[in-house]
Amino acid sequence: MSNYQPKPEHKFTFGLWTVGNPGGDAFGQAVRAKLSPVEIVRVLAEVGAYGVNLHDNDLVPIDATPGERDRIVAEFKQALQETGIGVPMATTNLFGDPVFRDGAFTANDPQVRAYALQKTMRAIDLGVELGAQVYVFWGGREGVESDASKNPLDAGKRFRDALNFLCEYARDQKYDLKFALEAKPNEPRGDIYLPTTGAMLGFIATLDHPEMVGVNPEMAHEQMAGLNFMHAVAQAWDAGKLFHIDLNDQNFCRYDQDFRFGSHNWKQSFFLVKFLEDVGYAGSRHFDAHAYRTEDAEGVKDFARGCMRTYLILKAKAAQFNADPEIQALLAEIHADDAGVAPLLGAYSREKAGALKQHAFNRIALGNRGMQYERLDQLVFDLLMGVR
Ligand code: GCO
Ligand code: MN
Ligand code: MN
Repeated sequence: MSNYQPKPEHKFTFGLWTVGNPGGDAFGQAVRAKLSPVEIVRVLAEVGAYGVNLHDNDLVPIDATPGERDRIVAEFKQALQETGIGVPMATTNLFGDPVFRDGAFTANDPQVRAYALQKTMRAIDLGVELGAQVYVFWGGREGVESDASKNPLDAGKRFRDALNFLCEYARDQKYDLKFALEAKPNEPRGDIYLPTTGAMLGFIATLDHPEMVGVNPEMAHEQMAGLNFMHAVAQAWDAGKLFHIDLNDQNFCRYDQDFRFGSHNWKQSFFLVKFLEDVGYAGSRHFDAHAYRTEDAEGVKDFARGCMRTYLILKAKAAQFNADPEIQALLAEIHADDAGVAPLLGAYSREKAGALKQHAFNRIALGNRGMQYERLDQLVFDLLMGVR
């Protein structure tokens, strides 16, 4: 098979904040030197990535003067040009600065909400200038610790108003840009509004321009909520809303660990990659993760290479699954329509309803049928372990 080398057509991307993460956490300081955005672009080029994504302030400090901004952006563009790395996605940091301690679009203080709109419009301009076609909204501070502080109906209305405003802004500027909403159940807020991808999908339908807005599901975020990530991705895909994806991994129901893709839940990662490849998802495969705190600069490259290598190995395993005669024969048997009832299913017709009501089903025999999923699942395990 292949040697699992990343190529541009795989659309592997990393955020400036991921490979650039210096390893600080809530209990300890940074363990790695901070890399400049230009240095990060060079690391990404070295490991074979396709693109780099960024928050406005990953590149331009929040208090930069217009002159400083222009110089930083020019240097960054130069590095992009030299390396061939693109910027497919951009986003706003609406969580780091103390001004956002009570949220951004949902903050109780209208001045903060207005500032969040200003900051996002400027960040959208920057993203578009760098070539981004997807703009992500992750509302890390859009939540509460105490429900005494905020009414969720007010918060939902404010969030909707902000997104409607920003959709109109992008349209007014004639930007070729889609928005992707990223859900997370908690962290840094005690509870974050719209905590799952499913909740985001419901919310999008209430916007003025739902066609412009989709989702950016993140593996670790659904796992924090104890959910099956691939199912969330499938629902988004079915709704035509899978505009972007954040790949990583973690232990279930823990804090946001942001481990290397495939480092923990191999089987879930396999079925996710199989899903994306089977349906032909054509967007970025963005690794929103960072290296273990134990790693030095070389370890960060091992981390980045590992994310992409694991994806490609799982992609090859998915092809093997689809071509495996024993697995496919078993699946065909499982799905067989021995009694020929398929024509009774699907869209309603009065004739069908009449025929269905008359049909004699052998309920006892159907209930006695073993499904052979134990055998099927063991075949998957054998395949993943390389003994098939
Ligand atoms: C997190 C989030 C972020 C976002 C990023 C882009 O849990 O910290 O996943 O990494 O993806 O802010 O919106
Ligand atoms: Mn995350
Ligand atoms: Mn993310």
